[in-house]
Amino acid sequence: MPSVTRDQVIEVLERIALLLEVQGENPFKIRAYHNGARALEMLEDDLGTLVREDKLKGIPGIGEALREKISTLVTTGKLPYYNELVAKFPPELFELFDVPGLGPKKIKALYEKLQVASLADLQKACQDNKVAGLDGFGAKTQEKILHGLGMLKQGAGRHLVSVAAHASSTLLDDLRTHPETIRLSAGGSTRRRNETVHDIDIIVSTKNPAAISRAFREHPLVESVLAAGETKSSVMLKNGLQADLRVVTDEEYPFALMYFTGSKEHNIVLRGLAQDRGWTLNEYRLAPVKKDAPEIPAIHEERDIYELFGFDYIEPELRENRGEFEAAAQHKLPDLVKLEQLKGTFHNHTRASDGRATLAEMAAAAQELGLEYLGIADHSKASFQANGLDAARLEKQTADIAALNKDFQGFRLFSGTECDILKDGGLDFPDSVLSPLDYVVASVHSSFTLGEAEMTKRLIRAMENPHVTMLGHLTGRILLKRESYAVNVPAVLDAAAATGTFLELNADPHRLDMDWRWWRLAKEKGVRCVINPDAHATEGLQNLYFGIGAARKGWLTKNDVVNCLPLGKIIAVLAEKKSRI
Ligand code: DGT
Ligand code: CA
Ligand code: ZN
Repeated sequence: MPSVTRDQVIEVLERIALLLEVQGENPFKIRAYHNGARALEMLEDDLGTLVREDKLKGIPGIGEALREKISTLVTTGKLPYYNELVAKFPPELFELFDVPGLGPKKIKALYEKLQVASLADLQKACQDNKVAGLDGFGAKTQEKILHGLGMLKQGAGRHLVSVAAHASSTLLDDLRTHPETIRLSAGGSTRRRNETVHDIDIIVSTKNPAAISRAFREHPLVESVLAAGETKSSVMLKNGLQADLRVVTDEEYPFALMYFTGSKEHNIVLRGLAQDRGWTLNEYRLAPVKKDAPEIPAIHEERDIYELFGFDYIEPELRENRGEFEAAAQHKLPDLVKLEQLKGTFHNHTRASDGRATLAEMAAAAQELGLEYLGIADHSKASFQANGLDAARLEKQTADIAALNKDFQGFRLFSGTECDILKDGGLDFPDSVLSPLDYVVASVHSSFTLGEAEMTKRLIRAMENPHVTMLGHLTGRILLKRESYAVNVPAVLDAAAATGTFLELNADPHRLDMDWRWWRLAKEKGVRCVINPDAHATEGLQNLYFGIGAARKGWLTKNDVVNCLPLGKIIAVLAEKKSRI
């Protein structure tokens, strides 16, 4: 049987729905494909097996016509219906779906009325001011589309850190076991734990560069070799990412590691300091250039280089030239939070809303990770597209959680909600529904286009509710896809501090929201952070790793992150804000 994955089938169904919409088909037919895709997302069993055993029947959301198409696709690897549909449109049309803020309805209008069928067409139509004149568009929409196009270009060639992290760690693990490897590490933006990366950088020290380079270029993850030099190889990986390998001697290693870790801005400062002393610092060595330059002691590790300049060791995450040198000189660098220090986490979904696992499965996965508590925060009713819970279903879930808790030892499920913040800053549930819960995450999932002042007021009003324990994904951004909505972050931070509301660091690698660049300010203002995976399945709990990366980039320590508190202390802290009433 051809290996068509569930995700690929979902992608085809979604694409069919989009094209049908562009074609102006009837909404029921379109919805059938969306629903089918959603039903497959929720599926627990292996899709190939279900098809082989003819067990797709009876799955809600998948009617007979769709069942046939899924079977054809899974068994033959092809779907003629899809191919015929795709052939009706120019191939570049799909690019338009990647433009932030552009949906199928708008694409249909642009395609039919202005013959816009590619990104280039769209750019031109906007610049010629034609888009503004279309029914239902206007100057504001045209500007937004241009902005979206700019964002798309900026993000071109960049990937989520999650994509890079997996490939990078596999490459590192395999090269580590090579007998000719002496030392190795990731470098670049992956090592600095940035939220998006352009390419993967790997540095290896060895006495046998040819052997290491060959092993790298012949790695199973490699799709094609872009360059094969003596000390540098570049490859394109099967996941679409480029990876660069630098091979150096072990004497050169600390210099190469530091140089290729960057950031460029960080390197420039160090190089300047070396120059001031009459030395030159590059990717291979530190050497005197002036006759009377001070002598250079032996350097074995990166740490020795920092020490030589009077600095404490600067963790890679902090190397962005955002104050790390001043702090390192004054021995004031923070002791950055570590993954093992997290004791629990709060923002997680189950099958009750748009998650895929049950309460018991989520609890088991959390315990396996060594967590002492797990908060369940399914969507509230206003998020109907995510099957949000109403008060009755939430009450039933709270009872189910209480029942499960009777059997746990040294572990506890907390009962919460991810309650929608309505347009005016009110909450989707009245206080009487929120009050019995262990905690409340309040998030915006609608009306993204409010102006900055109104959006800020909306968020602050929500935080003023004593039942709101924490604010979810502050800016709503989806990395490389959807920009943050307009919000005055410092004003929100002030309100969070004043009301005692925690601020979420949403650890989903698509979000990483609030952005790491704001956390130092948040900490100065006394805002407490909570790192949440926003898990929609048991694997989603792994997102905590990415959240920790962002928290470290934000200079946070274990004392700044509420969910580093053990079970014995967290309960009182969750109740603090409410107890002020
Ligand atoms: P990326 O790949 O765009 O996500 O970000 P990086 O930081 O990984 O950048 P990359 O891969 O171009 O280069 C890796 C490191 O090499 C970079 O962080 C610093 C260093 N580097 C590269 N080019 C220069 C340069 O022109 N000057 C200096 N000082 N350092 C450089
Ligand atoms: Ca890089
Ligand atoms: Zn949410």
